[in-house]
Amino acid sequence: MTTILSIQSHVAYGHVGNSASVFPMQRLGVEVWPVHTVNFSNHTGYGAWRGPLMDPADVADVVTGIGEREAFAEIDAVLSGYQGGEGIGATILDAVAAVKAVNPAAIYACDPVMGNAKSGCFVHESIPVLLREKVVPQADLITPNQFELGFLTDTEPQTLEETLASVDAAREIGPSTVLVTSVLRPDRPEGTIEMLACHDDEAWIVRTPHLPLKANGSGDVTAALFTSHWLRTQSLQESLGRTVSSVFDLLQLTLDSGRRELQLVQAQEAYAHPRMQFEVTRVR
Ligand code: PXL
Repeated sequence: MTTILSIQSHVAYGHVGNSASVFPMQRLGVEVWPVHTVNFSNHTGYGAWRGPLMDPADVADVVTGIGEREAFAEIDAVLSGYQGGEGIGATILDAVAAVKAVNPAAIYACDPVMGNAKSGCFVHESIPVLLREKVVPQADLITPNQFELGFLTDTEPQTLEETLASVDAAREIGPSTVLVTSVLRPDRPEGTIEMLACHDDEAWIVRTPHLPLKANGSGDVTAALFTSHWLRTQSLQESLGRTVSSVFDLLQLTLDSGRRELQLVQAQEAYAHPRMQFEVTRVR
């Protein structure tokens, strides 16, 4: 059974972090062990929220307890997302090291959440540097958007060639697998957006309509689905096609609902049986 230790935010209302990624992974049949880094009422996009940030020592304690069940050997991947502070970053790296010490085949899948091209950087200013210097070097798989890929590699990728070159620069830092989301190259057909998946020297791209929607948590779902499919198939083409199909249908359903939060449960068929409506093309 594919098993993922997912160290992310929990929100009671709505869907970001673990509250966005756990259910889609479970719906695929993945065994998920969620460890929560915050316990908030709702995501921070509302500008107001309640509930605590977890103390990094408490997060570490929960991970230690899982180790005491002698369960690290079962973990195929540690998955992390938004990192609220430097303490949580160090705790996540400690968890990765502890799991890999028991199971060297386990991978660390890191979504280096910093911001996006439209909003700029929306995490604390210490986080991008921490991610670039300390976290990403330990990662096997990263899922930056095109903007985050630029920061990680000190580049400003625009074209496909530039984006592939930035992926190569990212791979030199550590991770062998890179999923680039929200690729907005200047020569794209109007109203489209792309996703690019790379492993070693292989790369695949897929294009979808760009829906007029900014849904918090969609990146978290994307990282979770891609990591799950990649662990199971080791096929970039299949992992990318399945992920994009599911996320597009989730966003379309959310848009059609007129609601602000991802329609995460309503879209469950899209995870279990993706329509594979988009063509995935090899670019390298
Ligand atoms: O989607 C990333 C995320 C994670 N955790 C919290 C958030 C968000 C995005 O809004 O608010 C608490």
